[in-house]
Amino acid sequence: MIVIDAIIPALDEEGSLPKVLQGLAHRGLRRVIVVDNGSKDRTYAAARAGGADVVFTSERGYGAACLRGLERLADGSLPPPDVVVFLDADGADAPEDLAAVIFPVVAGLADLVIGSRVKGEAEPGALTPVQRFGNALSCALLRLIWDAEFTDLGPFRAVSFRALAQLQMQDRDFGWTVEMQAKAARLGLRCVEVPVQYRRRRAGRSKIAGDLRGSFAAGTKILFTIGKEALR
Ligand SMILES: Nc1nc2c(ncn2[C@@H]2O[C@H](COP(=O)(O)OP(=O)(O)OP(=O)(O)O)[C@@H](O)[C@H]2O)c(=O)[nH]1
Ligand SMILES: [Mg+2]
Repeated sequence: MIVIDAIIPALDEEGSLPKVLQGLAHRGLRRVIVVDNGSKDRTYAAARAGGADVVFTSERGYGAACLRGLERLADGSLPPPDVVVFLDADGADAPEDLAAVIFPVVAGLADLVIGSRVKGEAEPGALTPVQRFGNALSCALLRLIWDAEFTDLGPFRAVSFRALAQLQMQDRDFGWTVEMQAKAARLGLRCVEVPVQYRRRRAGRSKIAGDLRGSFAAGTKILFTIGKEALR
């Protein structure tokens, strides 16, 4: 049996988390870990009510939350999984796409699967023009430097536990997604993309893309992260 755990970073997502967790139920996940990143709302209660395993970190940042989730996988509370899935708590990723995202890793055909919102269907307004441009630019650089064939830096992704150990993830905020892809490409891991749907967040406040300052900070960090990997 292949064991699959999910990690969901969540910051003030009480409004959308119940639906996300409901959507993931009965899809073969052993454990859903919600990482509460210092929420001021009832994210904790929503996560527990949805059957998730909840852990905390007071350090803000998407990457910090994901790293906290990885710590949970390694703390011996359960044996490590074979595959780890990441997705957002805001309802933008579609739980119905889970099977497609994990399939290549489960089948042993890939080490890393990115759910591409560019190849799939993004609801109008779900991806901002700045985000589309940033994704395209980043993917062009990944292609140029490592000949990697990505079209997106989407949050919905699956990676084998073995590959995760090799990746030695470090980024604590916006560089997380691109760090994973750049390192996977640099290490020659088998990477594939599958089309996924992407919706506008269902509730709550945007923390990155919907905010110009957030977008700028994210874009800068993403380019910096690619540069750092390229120099290694
Ligand atoms: N930005 C940010 N997101 C976090 C943090 N901790 C957890 N998250 C979660 O990471 C996911 C992505 O954040 P979003 O605010 O949706 O960012 P985005 O998808 O670029 O932008 P919108 O969907 O337009 O809001 C959500 O599930 C957040 O709740 C954090 O410290 N910062
Ligand atoms: Mg979002």
